Amino acid sequence: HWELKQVVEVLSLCLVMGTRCSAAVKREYNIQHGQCSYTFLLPEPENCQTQSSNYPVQKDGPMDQDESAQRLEQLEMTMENNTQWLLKLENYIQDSMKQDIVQLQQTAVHNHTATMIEIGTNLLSQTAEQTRKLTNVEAQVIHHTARLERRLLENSLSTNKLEKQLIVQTNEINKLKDKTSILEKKLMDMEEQKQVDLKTLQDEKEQLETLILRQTALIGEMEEQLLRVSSNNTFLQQQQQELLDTVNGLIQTISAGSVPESKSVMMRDTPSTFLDCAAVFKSGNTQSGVYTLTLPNTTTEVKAFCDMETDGGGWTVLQKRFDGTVDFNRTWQEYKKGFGEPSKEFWLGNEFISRLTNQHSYKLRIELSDWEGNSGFSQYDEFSLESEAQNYRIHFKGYSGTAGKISSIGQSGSDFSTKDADNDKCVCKCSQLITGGWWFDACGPSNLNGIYYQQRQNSNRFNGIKWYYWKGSRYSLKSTAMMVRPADF
Ligand SMILES: [Ca+2]
Repeated sequence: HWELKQVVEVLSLCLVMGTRCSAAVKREYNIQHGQCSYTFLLPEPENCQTQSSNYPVQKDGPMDQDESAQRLEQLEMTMENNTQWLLKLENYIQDSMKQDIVQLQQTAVHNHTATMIEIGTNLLSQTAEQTRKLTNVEAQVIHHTARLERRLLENSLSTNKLEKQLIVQTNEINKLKDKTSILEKKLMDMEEQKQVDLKTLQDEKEQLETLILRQTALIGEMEEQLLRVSSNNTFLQQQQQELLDTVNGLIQTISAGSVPESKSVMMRDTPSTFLDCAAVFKSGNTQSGVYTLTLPNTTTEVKAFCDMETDGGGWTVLQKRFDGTVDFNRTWQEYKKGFGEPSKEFWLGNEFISRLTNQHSYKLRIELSDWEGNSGFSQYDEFSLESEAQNYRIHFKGYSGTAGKISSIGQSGSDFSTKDADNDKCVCKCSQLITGGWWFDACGPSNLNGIYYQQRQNSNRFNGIKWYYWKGSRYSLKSTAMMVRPADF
């Protein structure tokens, strides 16, 4: 645009001077503008000056008036033509320029728009990219949140579970604490009991030692007597001869005039073949006391106490306790053979009871009394013991009686146990725990062979003489008697 202006200025200058320039020397001017190119052919100003210096108009003042007027006229015309030509050129240039400017503006607008569109597109793609990234981030955030929520849920679930478990554990711990306190109490009771027992045993030991001393003194006396007796042996032999003579005389007297009644009395007094007290009773001996029985299928004699008064009599007594003078915490062999004295406290013997109750059908009767003056009994219609090989297993049925509405003897089919023979159903050893030999179950509701406790010491005892369904588990009885009689007596 600037070049064009310059061209127009040059052109105007040339037009002013043109009239005086010869057209012989001209210069070509090329101007490129957009798609258009313009070519101007203009006279060279230097040539013009050179020519004009030679031109005679400036130097010649007083020239021909006509010639001057003519030349002026020519110049004016040329000037006018040039002016018109210049106007045309100007218009033309202005038209071209307008088109160019419009085109330029359009191009600029177009370019601008394109740029704007490009920028817009870029922005859009960037926005899209950002949006995509944002979406990704959002998705990740959602994913993470979901995962966290899930974990939170899982955690809360496991926390609940743990809480429940904790509650259960706490309950169990409490239960265990309760049990522990109960056990501690029991242990303390047992320890106390043990100390009492120990004291009793020590007392007994002292008594026994005194007895031994007395017995030793007695033995000494007896030895002396024996010596004296042997010194009098000859005298005794004489006496024996005299006695023999007397007996012979008596025999002769008897054979001369026999007395049948006295003979039958003599037979009654020698009950060496009785199996049980029922047989003794039937033979006419109706007084309670000690009689000699024969162990079934043997010739072994056994001293036994017969109860001829209770419920019609004829009872062979298996066990008797009433004053605590006999220790019942004995071994298997002692319970097998029996111990104690038949006139006092005793156990008749498992072997005898087993053999006897396998001969016939026997009833069992248990007589009991407490420390408050009450008595009761438990009776079984059938009772027997198996052999030693079966641990003297007990069998019974048909319970009746007043010492409890339920039988206290335990389970039919229980084995006999002693402190040295554990045949019970307890993981413990009942006989060692509560003392005595018995048909313990685990350890069962009864033990008539437990420790004998005197009056006022008999309560709160776990190892006393127990008959649970009559007096409870911690009451020790005053007296007991176990006895059998044939079922068909
Ligand atoms: Ca056991």
